[in-house]
Amino acid sequence: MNIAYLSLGSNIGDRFNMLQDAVRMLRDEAGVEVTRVSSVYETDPVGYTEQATFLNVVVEIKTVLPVEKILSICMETEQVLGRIREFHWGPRCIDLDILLYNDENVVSENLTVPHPRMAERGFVLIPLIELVPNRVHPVTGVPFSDYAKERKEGVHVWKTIDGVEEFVRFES
Ligand code: GSY
Repeated sequence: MNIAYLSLGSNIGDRFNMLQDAVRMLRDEAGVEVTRVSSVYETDPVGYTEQATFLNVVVEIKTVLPVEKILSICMETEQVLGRIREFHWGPRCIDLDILLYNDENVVSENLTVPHPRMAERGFVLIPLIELVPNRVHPVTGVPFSDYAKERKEGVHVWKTIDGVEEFVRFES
């Protein structure tokens, strides 16, 4: 069994609903078990800053599937949920990124894991260390909590969530 961490973000439309739909779609995938979801964080945009704030979560999954298949599930989820992305760093309905897949270092034409920019992004680090406070970056050996110390600005809890069931329950 493999354990992976995914980052989900949305800054267009009903952002919370988008995150819920994405988690639901992941749960419905054969071979994927969503085991934990972080709190929902409202986060200032990183990269192109002239856009709306995001809602971000990190999701822990257990899976028998290879990382390439997880990538295609993420891309399909984005497509089904109608991702509108006018330009590379611009606003999006929903974005799913693979952060970690076990402690593997994957470098291929269309995928790099650990995610190459995760150590710089508070919107990834803060929800990740909520789930795995002692986890170390598999390539650099630096604890994610150390990276997170410098990246707390612009990242605020929007809704506290203690588990998947509760997350889905918020839909009603
Ligand atoms: O890479 C994910 C999309 N994205 C985000 C995001 O999810 N949250 C924040 N706060 N800024 C972002 N910039 C990009 S691009």
